[in-house]
Amino acid sequence: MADLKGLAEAIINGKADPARALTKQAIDEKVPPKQIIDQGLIAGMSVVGERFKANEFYVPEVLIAARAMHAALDLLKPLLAEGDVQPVGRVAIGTVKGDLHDIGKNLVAMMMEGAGFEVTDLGVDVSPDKFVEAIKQKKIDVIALSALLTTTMPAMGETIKALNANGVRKKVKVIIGGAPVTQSYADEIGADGYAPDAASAVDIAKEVMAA
Ligand code: B1M
Repeated sequence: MADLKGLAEAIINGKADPARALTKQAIDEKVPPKQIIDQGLIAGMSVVGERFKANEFYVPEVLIAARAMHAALDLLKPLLAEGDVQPVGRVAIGTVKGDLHDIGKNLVAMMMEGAGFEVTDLGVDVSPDKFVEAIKQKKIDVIALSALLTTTMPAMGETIKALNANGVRKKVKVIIGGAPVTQSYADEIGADGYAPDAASAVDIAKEVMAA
């Protein structure tokens, strides 16, 4: 019988092979992909997020859990494309122009995927124009901006200005984060939300979408 609790546990413990095997078993037993994602992948990654917030898990544990989650997700992706499973939301994420730090941004992207978001990762050193282009080309609900340098934080404000100038600001919510970033900076540049860490980014993305 499909063991979705076991799948969640395998993800929490970063065990990619069992995660893949349990996902395959659930697929073979015709468990709906959405149920596998909700009760296996998202359930597991939620616990990972909570433990990360509580400083019980550190970056390596999160990366290993995300690898196990991806092993399962790879088997499910073709089925999601065939069916009508809708993501929780669509996020385009990037580290802003001039900034090459991507470890935190990648963690945020992984937590978002683990929570059921469809993530478009635009990479590092992403110009405001690239964010504008992403919104024009794809359905995007949330733009997530990362900056690790005090010197690149202003690029977050410039990105929001570019969204306004190109008439796409109202189509999306903008959330920001990164070590030097604060809630007051988010308020100052007109972002919709600020997240201090990867797990909170998931909560904030859901909050701003619901607002
Ligand atoms: Co750089 N670097 N670095 N660096 N680097 C820092 C950030 C620095 C604090 C080091 C220091 O001086 N103590 C300093 C910044 C000082 C400042 O601006 N005040 C600094 C500097 C100066 C530089 C260079 C300028 C150095 C030089 O060349 N002279 C240069 C800049 C290059 C550039 O970007 N143009 C540079 C280069 C590099 C490396 C390439 C060597 C490397 C990056 C490798 C990579 O990312 N692939 C690097 C690294 C590794 C660091 C430190 C050591 C670690 C950063 C990191 O990955 N942390 C960092 C010092 C430190 O923090 N101890 C430092 C772990 C990561 C999980 O945390 O990214 O904060 P973080 O992400 C968190 C949260 O912030 C949040 O969630 C994540 C997980 O909880 N979060 C978001 C992040 N993005 C989010 C987006 C969201 C929400 C939450 O969206 C909504």
